[in-house]
Amino acid sequence: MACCMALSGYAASIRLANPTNDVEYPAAEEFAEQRLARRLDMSRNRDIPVDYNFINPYVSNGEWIAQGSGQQGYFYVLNPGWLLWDGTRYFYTNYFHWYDGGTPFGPHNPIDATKFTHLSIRMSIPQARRDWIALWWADRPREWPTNLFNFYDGYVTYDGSMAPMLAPWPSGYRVYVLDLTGAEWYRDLRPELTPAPNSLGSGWSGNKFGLRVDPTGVKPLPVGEDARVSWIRFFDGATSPEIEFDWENEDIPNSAYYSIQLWVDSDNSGYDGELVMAGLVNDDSATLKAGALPPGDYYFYLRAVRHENGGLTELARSEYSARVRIGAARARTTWW
Ligand SMILES: [Ca+2]
Ligand SMILES: [Ca+2]
Ligand SMILES: [Ca+2]
Repeated sequence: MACCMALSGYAASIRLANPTNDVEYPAAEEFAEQRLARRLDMSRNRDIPVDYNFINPYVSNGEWIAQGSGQQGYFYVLNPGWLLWDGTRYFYTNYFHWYDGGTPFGPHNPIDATKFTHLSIRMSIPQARRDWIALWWADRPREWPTNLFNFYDGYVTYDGSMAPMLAPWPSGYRVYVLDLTGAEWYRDLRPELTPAPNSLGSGWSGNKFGLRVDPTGVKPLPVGEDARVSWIRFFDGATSPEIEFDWENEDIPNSAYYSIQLWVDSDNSGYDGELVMAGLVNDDSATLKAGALPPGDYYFYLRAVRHENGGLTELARSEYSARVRIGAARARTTWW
């Protein structure tokens, strides 16, 4: 029997069981709010202090918009400072450099990685360029960042002979929630679909003086295509409140070919939200750390998907959650 909540046309169904009443969570501790008394919300050009191989990046309506150049582009969230001779060559003979009051300038404001364990970033990339995303960090001022954390920008799916293929996320914005310590990478996730990040070097501990983001791996953005960033957060994963999502489903197997996605929206209509958690084990429950999202009001829904041969098929979609409010009323802003 198909459940009464199934959308027409779906044999399978998924029903959100929690949160179905409005809920409220305190905001988590976040690096820029605490250290700089502001957010890295792309309201100023210098919210991205340095970029490389983008054409004329600019900020508009709370978005940092950077056109590709055909070369591998990357940007710094935290500028490590003017880079030193490494024994072979000088780095950065020309680049954009903005900061005001020393921010976000790593030598003045290093990130305490022991406290701010999680990074969340709302970033837009065209689907055809998605392959993997790399983060690099520097352990000293003016150091070329060589410590790597990179991960696939999509699901790993399998073809008929079980050969892995990447199914990249759709074009547009995606909210990435990353445990930079790697310790909780698999919490609620299927390891087959979302392999652990490849990490090299120092690991996320101590003070970090620079942090670089490569939004694409080996497929640079061409001229005419943009990468966009809307906000970046470094939050305290240990003390962040957790939002629990519970669901019930019919005819959706719990196996490596199936998983649940959590989408977040600014209202409860249109099913035009953004992916925030993907590859969830279909065991009827998952949690999202509230610190992953800026203070504000949110609505969530679930999608059940089957993945195979490099593509995804939606099997079922839940109704919207009740309102999830993060942060005190006076601290709320629009989340985008
Ligand atoms: Ca913004
Ligand atoms: Ca909507
Ligand atoms: Ca679970």
